[in-house]
Amino acid sequence: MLHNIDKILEEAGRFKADTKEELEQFRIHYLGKKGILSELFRSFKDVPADQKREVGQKINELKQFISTKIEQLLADISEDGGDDDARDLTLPGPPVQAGARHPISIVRNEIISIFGRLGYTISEGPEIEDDWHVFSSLNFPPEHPARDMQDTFFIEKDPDILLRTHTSSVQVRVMENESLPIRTISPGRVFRNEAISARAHCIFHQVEGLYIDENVSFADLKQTLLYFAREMFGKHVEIRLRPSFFPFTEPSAEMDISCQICGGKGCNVCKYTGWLEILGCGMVDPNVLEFNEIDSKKYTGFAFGMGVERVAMLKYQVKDLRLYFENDIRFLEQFKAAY
Ligand code: 2NL
Repeated sequence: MLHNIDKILEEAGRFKADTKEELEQFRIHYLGKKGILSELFRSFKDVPADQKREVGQKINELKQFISTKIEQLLADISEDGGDDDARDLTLPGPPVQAGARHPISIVRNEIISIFGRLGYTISEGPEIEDDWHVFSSLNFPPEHPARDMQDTFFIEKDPDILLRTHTSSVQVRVMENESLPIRTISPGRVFRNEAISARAHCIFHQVEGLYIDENVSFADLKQTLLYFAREMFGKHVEIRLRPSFFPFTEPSAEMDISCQICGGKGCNVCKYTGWLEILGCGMVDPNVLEFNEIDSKKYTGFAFGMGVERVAMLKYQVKDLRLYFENDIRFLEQFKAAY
């Protein structure tokens, strides 16, 4: 209903009249006995009680706007036959509906900006990939479950053409094409063959990071991620790393941030642990370096990957992933102030 009224308001705002007849038609259309306003007042009784106040106010604003507009147009047309001096140029213009950036874009841009300040370049690559760039060069063994039809969307078999399941494939292309040292992040859409639920979607957004140079250490990784967490969530955020496993890093870890809702004391958002998981990371496995023709005796590197939906969930307390894809204006409007 509210959205509908906004639309009517916008439409009426655009109306222009050259003659009194046109203006009369306009008046009847909106304010006449069978006009749009009467129709709105009639359907007002069906508005749920908790919305009556807001909707009622909006309808009255609309009526006021149209009456003023008619008076103004009438003044323009009559008497002095459209003398410019008779127009009140101080009247407010017709309302425009301002859009807002999507929360995924806001958070993606913020991540890019934080790593940009650390000297990371942005790299992009194809969403449709081959087995080498998504799995083999990243040290996935031949029988790894991620290579299964259940987890990956295949487009062709033998040779395998598939939708990338992570943006590491972009970083493999950076290793192929660019010279060392490498310090890059790769934001992009990724695809996994999963049933859609509040916590999983078959399309989501990732930002991965890769840093390869001489003497890159796990301490560098930790400090980089601490900087990221504090820039993203505030300067009091703590991080912790838990041992984990990925085929492409060794050692591997998952990073948690201290829960921003309860300050680490424990609440239902962090399931009373005080911590929230945010990303995966590790030291690039020497096999991955060698597969990509980088001398693993001379060079080391770290890498990390995070889901943008997940970071945005933690930042804005979004409880259901599906909201990001439904384009419901009531959800999207809440991010108007965020950027
Ligand atoms: C996660 C974990 C990760 C990487 C991504 C990476 C890329 C290259 C080499 C080695 Cl080219 N590693 N990426 C490393 C560790 C974790 O992502 O949970 N992502 C949502």
